[in-house]
Amino acid sequence: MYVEMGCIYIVHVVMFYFVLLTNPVLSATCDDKECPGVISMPLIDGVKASLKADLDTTDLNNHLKAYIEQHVKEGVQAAMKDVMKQLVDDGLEEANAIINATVKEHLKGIGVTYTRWGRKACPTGAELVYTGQAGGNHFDSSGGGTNYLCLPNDPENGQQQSYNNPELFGVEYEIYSDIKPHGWRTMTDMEVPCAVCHSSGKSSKIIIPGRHTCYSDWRAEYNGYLMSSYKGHKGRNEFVCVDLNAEPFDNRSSDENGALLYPIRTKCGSLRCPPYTNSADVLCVVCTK
Ligand SMILES: [Ca+2]
Ligand SMILES: [Ca+2]
Repeated sequence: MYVEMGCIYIVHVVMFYFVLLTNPVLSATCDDKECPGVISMPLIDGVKASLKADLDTTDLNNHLKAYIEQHVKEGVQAAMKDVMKQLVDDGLEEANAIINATVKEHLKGIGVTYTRWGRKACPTGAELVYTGQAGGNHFDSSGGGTNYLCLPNDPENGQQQSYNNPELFGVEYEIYSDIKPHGWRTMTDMEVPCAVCHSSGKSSKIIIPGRHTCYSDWRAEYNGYLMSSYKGHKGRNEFVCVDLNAEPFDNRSSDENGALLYPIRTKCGSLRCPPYTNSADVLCVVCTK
C-alpha cells in the first residue's frame, strides 16, 4: 500500500516538472510592473521551451545612473569651460581694444619737440608749434649766449630800455660759394628761418652728427648739414643741424652779419679717419621714436 502510494507521488512530481519545462507560459512570482528593477528574460529558446529567470537590475541601474551622472557632469564642466573661455577671450579682446584706444588717445598728448633749422615748416607728420627767424649772439662777441634761438615771427615785445647789451641778432647764412656744402644753394648773407616742431606719440629725440640716416627703430624727422660759428670768431656757438633743403627767411641778402652760420668740416687726427674722412662735410639727422 505505502509502496504504491510512494510510486504515485514520484510520478506526480515528475509530471509536474515535465509540465514546468514544457509549458510556454510560466507563472512568475512577480512581473515587471510589480517589481521595479527586476526584468524577466528567456533562458532556453533553442528547445522551444520557455524558461524565464528574474534578474534584479537594481545594482545595474545604480551603476548606469552613476555612469550617466558622471558623464553628464563632465560634459557640463567641459561646456562651461568653453563658455567661460569664450567669455574671458571676449572680455580680454574688448579690454585690449579699450586700452589701445585709451593709450592712442593719451599718446596724442605726448611727444617730443625739436627745432628744424633753415626751414619754415615742419616735416610731414610733425605739428608746427611756431615758425620764426634764427637768432643768436654777435659773432665777434666773447660774451652772451652760445645757443642759437628760434625767435617767433609774432613776438610779444618787452619795454625798450637804455641799458646797453644788444646781443640778440638775426642769423645769416655766412656761406659763400667756395665753402658751401655739396648740393647747397647759394644764400650768402640771407637770414635763416626756423620751425619748432612737435612730433606726437614719440618719447625720445636724438640728433646724430656724422650720419644722414637713423638707426633701426628710429624715424628721421629731417637731415642736413652740421653748422655752427666760424673757428676764428670770438663768439662760440652750439652745433645745429641745418636742413639739407634750407631756404632763406626772406628775399633780403644784405650783409648785416650778427650771428652767423658756417658749415663744419672734419679734421683727422684726434678724430679717427677712417671711419671719418678729412675735410668733409658733416652730415646730420634728427631722429625720433
Ligand atoms: Ca643779411
Ligand atoms: Ca654776412
